[in-house]
Amino acid sequence: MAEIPQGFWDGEHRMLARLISLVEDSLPGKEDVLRKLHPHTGQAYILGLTGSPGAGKSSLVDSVVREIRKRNQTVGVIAVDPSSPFSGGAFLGDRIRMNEHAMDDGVFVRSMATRGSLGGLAKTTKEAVKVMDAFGVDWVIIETVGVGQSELDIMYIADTTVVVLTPGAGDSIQSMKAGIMEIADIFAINKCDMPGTDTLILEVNLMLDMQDDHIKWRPPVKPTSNLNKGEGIAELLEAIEVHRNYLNEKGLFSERRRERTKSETLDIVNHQWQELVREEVERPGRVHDLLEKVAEREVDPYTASESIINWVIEDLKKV
Ligand SMILES: Nc1nc2c(ncn2[C@@H]2O[C@H](COP(=O)(O)OP(=O)(O)O)[C@@H](O)[C@H]2O)c(=O)[nH]1
Ligand SMILES: [Mg+2]
Repeated sequence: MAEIPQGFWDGEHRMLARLISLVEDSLPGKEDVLRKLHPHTGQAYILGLTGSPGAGKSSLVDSVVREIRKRNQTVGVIAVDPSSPFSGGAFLGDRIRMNEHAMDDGVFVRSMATRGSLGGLAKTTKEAVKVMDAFGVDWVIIETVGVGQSELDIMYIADTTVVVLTPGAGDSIQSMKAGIMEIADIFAINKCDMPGTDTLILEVNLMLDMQDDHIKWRPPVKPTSNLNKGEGIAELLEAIEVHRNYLNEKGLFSERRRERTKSETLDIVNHQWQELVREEVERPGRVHDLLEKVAEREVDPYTASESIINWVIEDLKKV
């Protein structure tokens, strides 16, 4: 792809979808596209939502999207949750709402498939965020299940991370993964229409009290419900804005983004280097032969590794 299609800059969802697919499937020209998009990124506010499967994340995203649209801002949603498609809960009329968003030019929803994500889910998700950011949305919302390390890694790109908990359902603080509690900037106690909400709010606050001396930002705990017209949704968005202002005032917003760009660059180096080595390893030839010798214990792995690195560097100089 020599140029970014004009349709992308004109706001055509079809073009946005096409570029995300290109990134997701690691098609040729992907790096070039990301390079061209980069100068246009950095404007969108990135909101992460994580929690157990069934906590109501997709429903909550849906509610938050509606609230954002009321403010005439645009939003891109990336759902990284293969187990639960966006807007799964039919009884809430989610399908109807999905259609409502589908007709809306200001909302773009994308589910990330796990297939074809060569460089890992976290990497492709970050790249998809960039594409949406360059597209010009005001918000990018990432929904992910907080189960594994890679899902938690995704959250490191969020400016504000909302951890979604639900009353009952065994979602007690003790049973939560340690990592997921620590990344929370805000707690949403979702399904607050259910019994046990007050207890859970107390529990979370108690936990926060114990950490209070070494955290600067105390995550607010906000009850939300997606039933009927929703409850606490405007308050949740308000809490997000307060956190956003906090980051700005403390200079943390730009600091985090600077750090992120730096580590992103190193990630790209790492990835490209791995690709180079992988190509060399997969090609029949000297690396293959050398590895055979290592297997026969004729050469030690350390000496072999040095040779391989030198060969790749030599190859690089030739191009
Ligand atoms: N009672 C109640 N149920 C909800 C609420 N939000 C979502 N649900 C239901 O919880 C289930 C899981 O919702 P979903 O949004 O798919 O959760 P996810 O797996 O975290 O994305 C569905 O049956 C929803 O209808 C809520 O606020 N109150
Ligand atoms: Mg979901």
